Amino acid sequence: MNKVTTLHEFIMDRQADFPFASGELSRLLSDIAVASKVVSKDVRRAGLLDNFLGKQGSINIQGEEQQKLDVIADNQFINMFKTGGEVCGIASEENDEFMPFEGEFSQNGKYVVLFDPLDGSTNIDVNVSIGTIFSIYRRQSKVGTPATLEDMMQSGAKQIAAGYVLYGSSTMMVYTTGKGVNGFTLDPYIGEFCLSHPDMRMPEMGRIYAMNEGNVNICDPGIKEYIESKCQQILEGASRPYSGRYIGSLVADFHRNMIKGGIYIYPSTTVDPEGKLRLLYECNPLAFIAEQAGGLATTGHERIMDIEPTRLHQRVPYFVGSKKMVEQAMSYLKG
Ligand code: P6P
Repeated sequence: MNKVTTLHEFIMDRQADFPFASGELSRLLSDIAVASKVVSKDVRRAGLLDNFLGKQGSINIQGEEQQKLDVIADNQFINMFKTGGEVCGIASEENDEFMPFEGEFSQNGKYVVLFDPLDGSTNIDVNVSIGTIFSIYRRQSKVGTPATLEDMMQSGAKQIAAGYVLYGSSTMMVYTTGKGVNGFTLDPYIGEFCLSHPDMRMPEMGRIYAMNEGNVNICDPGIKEYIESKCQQILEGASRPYSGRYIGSLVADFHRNMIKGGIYIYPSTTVDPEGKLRLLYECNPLAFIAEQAGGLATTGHERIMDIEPTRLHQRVPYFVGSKKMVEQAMSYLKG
């Protein structure tokens, strides 16, 4: 029987990857895992608890109706970061402004975390997979002072670590620190994330495309051409066309593509000219993971992780997945 490696053991074993690391990042990753276990418990019982399903009755800065679990998950992660001592401030999809933590304990933290606490939360009430996405940066401001907006507004190329938690048929945490990608499955019987997907690689090519095709006539006509001529044809050597799979939950679509190969497209449209997905806490972290696993993440025209952010909740068009599929789709764009 193979030895079970828990996430905590894995993080400790890999701590040596970080020269001069004194364990702060290890503790921060462990803190994220603990918060994720609590959120997973809440997600899996949401239908049984009065205040867990449905709308919160408030609109976030995105102009989206907050779900009750959005706020519950957001608070869970914020409290974990606030009390952990490694994080001096955060930015979250659910909070209008970034949040510098008060007090010397937090202001000595070396890192900032940007996250989407519960992506795809409109799927909660219909019991479809949802996820948490996080991005970790080293602070730019002086240790011992309040976190600044500049700490949050760094290009994706400066991420120290990034990951996601998928609350799916099982709960998985997948992350990278720039030394490859590893996936951990939560064993509810022992309450531990255990290594289940070591050294994850995204297949260079796939046969699955994920896009809300309701947008296909209000975006770059090259995308429709790509879908019709590459995805919806029986190509040479194939017995059938590609499969369209769109869950409406980015983390779930992204994770499937990590395992099976595929492309996820959320382009600029006449309704959302900048695209829908947020650069800092959705596109960048998944781009880091995609590239670390051999995949690609672009706006259709430029590498996601090269973008210098201009706004905290900035949106960008998003093409992410198997390298050859993203390159192929980009070649059809008319600009
Ligand atoms: P649409 C969820 O709100 C999300 O941010 C992603 O998880 C998902 O892929 C996308 O938006 C769904 O958007 O416009 O297709 O409903």
